[in-house]
Amino acid sequence: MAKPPSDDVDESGLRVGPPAEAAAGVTGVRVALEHATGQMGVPRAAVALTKLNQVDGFDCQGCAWPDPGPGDRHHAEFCENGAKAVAEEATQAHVGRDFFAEHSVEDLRGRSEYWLGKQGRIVEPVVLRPGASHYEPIEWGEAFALVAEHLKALDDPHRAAFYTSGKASNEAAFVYQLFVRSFGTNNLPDCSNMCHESSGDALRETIGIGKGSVTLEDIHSAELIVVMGQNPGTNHPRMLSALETAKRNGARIVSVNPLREPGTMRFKNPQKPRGVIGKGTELADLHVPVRLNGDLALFQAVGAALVAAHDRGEEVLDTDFIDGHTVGFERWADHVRSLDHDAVRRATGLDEETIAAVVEEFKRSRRTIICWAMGITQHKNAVATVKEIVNVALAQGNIGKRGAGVCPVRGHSNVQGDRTMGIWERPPGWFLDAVDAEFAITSPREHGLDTVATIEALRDGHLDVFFALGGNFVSAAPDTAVVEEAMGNAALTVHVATKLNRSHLAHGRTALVLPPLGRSEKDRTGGREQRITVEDSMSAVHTSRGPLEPASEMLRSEVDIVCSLALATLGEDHVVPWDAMRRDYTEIRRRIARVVPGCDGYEELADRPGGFTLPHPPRDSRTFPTVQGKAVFSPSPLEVLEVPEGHLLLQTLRSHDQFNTTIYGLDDRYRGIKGGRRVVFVHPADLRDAGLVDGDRVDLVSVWDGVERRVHDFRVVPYDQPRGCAAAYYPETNPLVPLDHLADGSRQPASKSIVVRLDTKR
Ligand SMILES: Nc1nc2c(c(=O)[nH]1)N[C@H]1C(S)=C(S)[C@@H](COP(=O)(O)OP(=O)(O)OC[C@H]3O[C@@H](n4cnc5c(=O)[nH]c(N)nc54)[C@H](O)[C@@H]3O)O[C@H]1N2
Ligand SMILES: Nc1nc2c(c(=O)[nH]1)N[C@H]1C(S)=C(S)[C@@H](COP(=O)(O)OP(=O)(O)OC[C@H]3O[C@@H](n4cnc5c(=O)[nH]c(N)nc54)[C@H](O)[C@@H]3O)O[C@H]1N2
Ligand code: SF4
Ligand SMILES: [Mo]
Repeated sequence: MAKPPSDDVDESGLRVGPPAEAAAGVTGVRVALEHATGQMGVPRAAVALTKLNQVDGFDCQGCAWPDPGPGDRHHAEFCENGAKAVAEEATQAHVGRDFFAEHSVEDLRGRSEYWLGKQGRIVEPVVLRPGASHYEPIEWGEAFALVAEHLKALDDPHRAAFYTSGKASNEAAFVYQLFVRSFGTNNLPDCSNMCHESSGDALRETIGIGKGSVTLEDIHSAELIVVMGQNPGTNHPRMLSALETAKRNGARIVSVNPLREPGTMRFKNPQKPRGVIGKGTELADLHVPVRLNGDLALFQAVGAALVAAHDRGEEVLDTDFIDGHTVGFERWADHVRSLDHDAVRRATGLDEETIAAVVEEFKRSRRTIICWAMGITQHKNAVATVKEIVNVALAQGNIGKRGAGVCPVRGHSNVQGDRTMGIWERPPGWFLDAVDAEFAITSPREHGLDTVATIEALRDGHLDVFFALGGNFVSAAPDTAVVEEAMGNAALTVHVATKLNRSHLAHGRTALVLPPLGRSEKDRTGGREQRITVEDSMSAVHTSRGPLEPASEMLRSEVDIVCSLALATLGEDHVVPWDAMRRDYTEIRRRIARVVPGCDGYEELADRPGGFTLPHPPRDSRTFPTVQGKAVFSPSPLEVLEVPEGHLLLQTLRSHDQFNTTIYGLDDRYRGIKGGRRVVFVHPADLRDAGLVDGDRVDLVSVWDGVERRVHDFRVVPYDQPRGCAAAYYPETNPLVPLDHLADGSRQPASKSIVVRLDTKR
């Protein structure tokens, strides 16, 4: 259906140099300012950046890393990527009716994601009528009526699905799930299905709550911080400042990653003199180059060594904690006592000395934090791996005390808040009971479709309407070709989106694109200045208020869009006070306070400088709201992912110049890449074995259930990593990820371990 999405990107200037030695520093500041002033213009950039992440300002649209306490903030409390995220949203480039008149959908389909994003903000609602070649303007009222007409025509509400990306505010998310449930379905797939679903599932089962157990102060006071499957220098840059503080307070840092990511090795803090002129702070004390997917085995080996030491009488476990707060220790201990160490070596690719060094770090520390992200969650064994992380944390009593805990580092700025507000296809019964009691509706109880199930349902003709609150479903999801074709089966696709992306071009018979206000913009819905609330990765909730004039007068807030759609669909006399909530978001927050646990007095709590932190029973009081009433040790089988001769294990990851499917630029500074994205990083010896040399062009081919999937024309780059592993950028490589290559249990796409071969271009 679609052409390869990079035809208009000139990568002829692609240059490959050595990876950087350190992250951030003054280059980071320069790049940030270039992006900001270049796209926003100097006056807007000045207003935006001085309000970014400040107590009276707006929350960064980038990642979910928390802000320091109100007294500890710098004047510039953001990173290079935060500035890029703001610039991308507050750009002065606009996509209006002239643009759509000039470019047919067919034409736009041949453009790259990079080009589409660079065209600027969408400034008015547009529709693609059945059979039409171009999007054309449509009035908001008519757009809502069109969606409502489609929804009301369905004989079954489950024939519609409502996707969410993790930028939606708590207020927007709350009214959105309320609308979807009032309409009659739990079909609420979200980006979390592709992100930390595995973490949430494993944590809920083992500690009783699907969120991390640490605060920023815990990071600052830890003795040992293990950063695994995560590239904070690029994806959570201000985490480096927190690691630097921890380091200064005496912490040791272990990085577990197939790649030596410069960000975890050394940090030049641009806010400190030594970060500007000196060599910066050495961060990782130990780098553990684990083979892709080897973390479960590594943590079982750590567990085995700790149990063995404990059996010898060494004081390396917290037996009081184990006895008082957990169940299942003996079963787990027996399981790791009989660990197959040969399987560990094959799975991890690590020698005994390296594993022993990791064990030594755990033995020495009395306050350990384990942080992780997509390198852990996007694997077939992801849920088991997170459970193994929890096992080791529990064995040493590292949950619910200062300076210790488990820390899944979230992606999108409000992805955690969206879940707290009920965006979930598998909502707990108590949440629905609370919603129903508050609004006198009857929410459906049957579980809805997650992201992959939504694609399958579209493919198989079981869905007629696909609605997305933000995001870029088509590019972010696995198996791009399958998703693009599946979308064509829908009668209606609707995207609430600030920027044009490929999801708008793989459309249903009718398609709408509805442009919302961005977070950096003033929201005057209902004739007053509204503010919103968000929750970060450490459960801290605070308010956000955009300082900039909106890109267009025609934009509407996401709350407005959802409430207006609810009124059009459910009728003006529906029991839920849609209009009141739309006119004053305080009304939404009053309801959140009554429905969502821990939000009692929400408005006042959010009003405190810096906001408030939601309750987390394991963190706050070592209470574990699991089925068993205690924290649970859970043994998992160790399966070694074997790769057939002549193949590599490919991970799909982010460059330094993108935010998910939004491509900011073509450089990956820390990894030495300039001017291109179609690269594949391979170990030099693997290249040699394949008869390839630096600079050769290859197709990447994955084979799954007998079907070949292929992406074309990637430049090979020799890059240090464990033998047999490779890496290439997402979303260019998403066509390689089979739709049913999923994490067991969480059904998260396993996009960090794809078996591929390199086909030489001849
Ligand atoms: N600038 C910027 N910031 C972002 C984003 C962005 O695109 N750009 N995206 C946001 C979102 S939504 C998310 S979810 C986060 C993602 O944050 P990350 O998880 O840091 O993102 P990835 O680029 O996918 O990096 C995965 C890291 O895990 C390592 N890894 C891969 N497989 C394995 C493995 O099997 N074991 C181990 N130990 N390591 C492995 C990779 O080498 C890489 O360092 O970032 C958020 N922040
Ligand atoms: N192969 C592979 N696939 C992956 C991943 C991977 O590591 N490898 N990572 C996965 C992860 S962790 C995630 S989170 C998903 C991301 O999946 P998504 O969240 O769906 O994708 P994004 O690229 O973040 O969405 C970008 C789009 O959001 C819209 N947007 C931006 N700001 C706003 C706003 O304020 N409001 C609204 N309404 N729209 C806005 C813009 O139109 C923009 O084009 O991708 C997943 N896919
Ligand atoms: S660390 Fe994340 S939230 Fe903070 S400024 Fe950077 S991108 Fe924004
Ligand atoms: Mo994510």
